[in-house]
Amino acid sequence: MAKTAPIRVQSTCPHDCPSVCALEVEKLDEQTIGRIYGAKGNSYTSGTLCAKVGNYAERVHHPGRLTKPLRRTGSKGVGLEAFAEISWEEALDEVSDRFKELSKKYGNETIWPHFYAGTMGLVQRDGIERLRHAMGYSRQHSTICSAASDAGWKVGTGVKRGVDAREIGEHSDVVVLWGTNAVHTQVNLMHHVSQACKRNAKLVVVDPYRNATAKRADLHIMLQPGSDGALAATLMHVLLKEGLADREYLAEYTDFSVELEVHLEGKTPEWGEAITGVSAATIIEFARLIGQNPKSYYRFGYGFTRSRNGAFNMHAASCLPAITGAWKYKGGGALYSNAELFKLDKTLIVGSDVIDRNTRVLDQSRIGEILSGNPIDLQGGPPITGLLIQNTNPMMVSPSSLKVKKGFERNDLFVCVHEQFMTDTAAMADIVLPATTFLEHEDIYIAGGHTFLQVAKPVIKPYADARPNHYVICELSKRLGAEHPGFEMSTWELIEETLNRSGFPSAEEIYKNNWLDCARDFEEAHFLNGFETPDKKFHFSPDWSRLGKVNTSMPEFPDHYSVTDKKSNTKPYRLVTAPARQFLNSSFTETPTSQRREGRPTAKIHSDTCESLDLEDGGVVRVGNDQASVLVHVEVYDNLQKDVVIVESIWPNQNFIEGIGINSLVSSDPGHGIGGAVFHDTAVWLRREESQTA
Ligand SMILES: Nc1nc2c(c(=O)[nH]1)N[C@H]1C(S)=C(S)[C@@H](COP(=O)(O)OP(=O)(O)OC[C@H]3O[C@@H](n4cnc5c(=O)[nH]c(N)nc54)[C@H](O)[C@@H]3O)O[C@H]1N2
Ligand SMILES: Nc1nc2c(c(=O)[nH]1)N[C@H]1C(S)=C(S)[C@@H](COP(=O)(O)OP(=O)(O)OC[C@H]3O[C@@H](n4cnc5c(=O)[nH]c(N)nc54)[C@H](O)[C@@H]3O)O[C@H]1N2
Ligand SMILES: [Mo]
Repeated sequence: MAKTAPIRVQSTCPHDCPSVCALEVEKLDEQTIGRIYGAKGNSYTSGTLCAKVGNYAERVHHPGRLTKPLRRTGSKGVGLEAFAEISWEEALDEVSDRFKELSKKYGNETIWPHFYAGTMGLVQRDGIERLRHAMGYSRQHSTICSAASDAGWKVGTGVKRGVDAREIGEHSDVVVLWGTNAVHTQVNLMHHVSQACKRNAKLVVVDPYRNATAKRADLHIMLQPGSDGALAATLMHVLLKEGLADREYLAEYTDFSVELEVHLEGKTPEWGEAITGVSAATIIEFARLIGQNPKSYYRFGYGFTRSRNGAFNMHAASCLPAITGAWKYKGGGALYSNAELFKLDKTLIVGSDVIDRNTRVLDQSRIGEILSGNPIDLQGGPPITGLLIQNTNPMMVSPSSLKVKKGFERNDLFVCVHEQFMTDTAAMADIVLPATTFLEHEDIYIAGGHTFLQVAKPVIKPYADARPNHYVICELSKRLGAEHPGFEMSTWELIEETLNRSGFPSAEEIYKNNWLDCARDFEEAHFLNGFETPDKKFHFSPDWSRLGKVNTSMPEFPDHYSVTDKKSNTKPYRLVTAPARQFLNSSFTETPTSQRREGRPTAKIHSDTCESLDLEDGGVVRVGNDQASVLVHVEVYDNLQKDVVIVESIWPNQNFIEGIGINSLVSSDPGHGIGGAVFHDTAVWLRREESQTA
């Protein structure tokens, strides 16, 4: 008898990624899935899906999934054997009793609900904010990912949206992927890029190393990390000088001024070459390509904003489609993120109606300093003595990870972690709660990379005793006495009411139609009705103070803003910790296929550098700075500048030879502007290590 194919159930990928893929999940029975596919019917996902999510059965059915609430009975950092199983009632009671005790002693700001985007589902990700606000716990400035890039983009355009990426395939003549390794981090974008390349569109990649995306480029701009502002200013210089700027567009849609033009006169290709390390001729070639092809589409990523000058550089790069008037054309313009396209009223989910603006706001990326009691970070408030963590793994992903570890080791710190796995962070907790995956709970999703709103229902039953984030937040609210209508609603009711308040169709209707396309019309999407700044113009000379906290030393016009961690005689190399293909931040580091395909952590180093330091492929190098040193295997890699080192990330700390991970080297200095972690902005030294071999 012919075997029938398993049924496929629609869902949405919840992981922290611009693609937010529409999925088809093979359902084998009530508990089990088979393979996952990208939905063919979705015109952005287009049936493309990354390998790690295709193999999701390995993650959701992983033997390491947490099954029961746990109380730590042994030492911190050991893992499962240091914990004993308890009931949900006991666990939730203990967390709320301890939080009440600590609040009584220090005030409510002593508790820090710490979260990020382990799931991008709005209910399961952001519900922790409602508990925070209803209780007056310490607030969080989310700086680990998009603070710098948001600031740099919005200061020019006024709003976090851009041109629909589906225009690329049919209409763009040039595609510029700037500081995004799309093959690793948002592979479906490459489907649209390939369509364009079939029509002979040219692909330009701006990245310090020839990564998987740059390998596909017609022109790879292999610049020094942190030099994007200089590159953008030089390109503008050439465009103006060669008559390739769109003067009419500049006059109508921007604040372009004589002063800016005079400023750019000095940004010659030779000036640019000295800073970026890219030859003047190559910069001119790039300028001519975008100047002679106004249907140029810029996809700006996050990578180049993870520097002290990252926000500034994002703004500088975002000036290019304005100089050439690319915004005017179908297939022209730019996208950084569409997150503000959707305009959902999230009040019920995040409890924004009960925020006490007097409570302090802690910088997420400075968790090491905060837990160590740095008075500046604590802003005159009490120490953090209670942490509730969902959706993030700060022991692995945060800057200055040795400081973070020291903070978690404090004996007077009470930590509850709600997780799917015994992560490095969960291993430091007092109470661990088992969490469902997206296949086991409901949620609603918007996207950065496309225009679809999606609603998802569970595909399978919750694993063992795992429960969703919404359950934990509501149960704690009861015990802590937090009040808000959102605590009284089911996940589905929250989704329904959020959609209702935002003027969208019902959740059932959106689910029935698989998704809702929220794309704006051509004029709106291309800002031809004006940008969303106060005077509706694009700003070359932006008012950074509109974003709140300002750094007054920020130059007025696009330029090289020289505030990065500079090379010196003692630290002559620049380290970039770019994402690995088979992992997603710290997620998927547990799945066997991802581990096998990644192999082991390596430092990509130029062969001339290897020769001068007597390093060999497969040998071992010590990479260090004033914070730490990390021992890692050498990978000879010629496609980068000689003073640049790449360690693709984020490998678990224990996978490094001495158990010290790459984020030990990353500074927790905030990026200039409104902050932002500086993962790709680190000066280091390299040393051959005699005692270790491959
Ligand atoms: N496979 C995989 N996918 C992911 C992730 C992952 O870890 N792995 N992470 C997810 C998350 S949370 C995010 S935010 C996105 C991020 O995805 P992206 O937008 O792609 O950003 P990054 O991954 O930080 O960096 C991308 C590229 O920026 C380059 N870069 C570093 N410094 C500079 C610089 O100064 N100038 C320029 N021009 N380029 C620079 C790096 O070399 C790297 O190739 O990806 C998501 N998708
Ligand atoms: N060196 C270096 N470090 C980096 C970066 C880099 O490029 N280089 N990138 C940075 C960036 S861009 C980001 S965004 C951060 C991200 O860092 P994290 O926020 O830690 O990101 P993830 O590893 O995606 O997810 C964290 C955890 O959420 C859990 N999780 C997933 N879904 C759920 C759920 O429904 N409920 C609960 N309770 N838990 C869930 C997962 O099991 C996972 O352990 O890392 C940053 N760190
Ligand atoms: Mo991120």
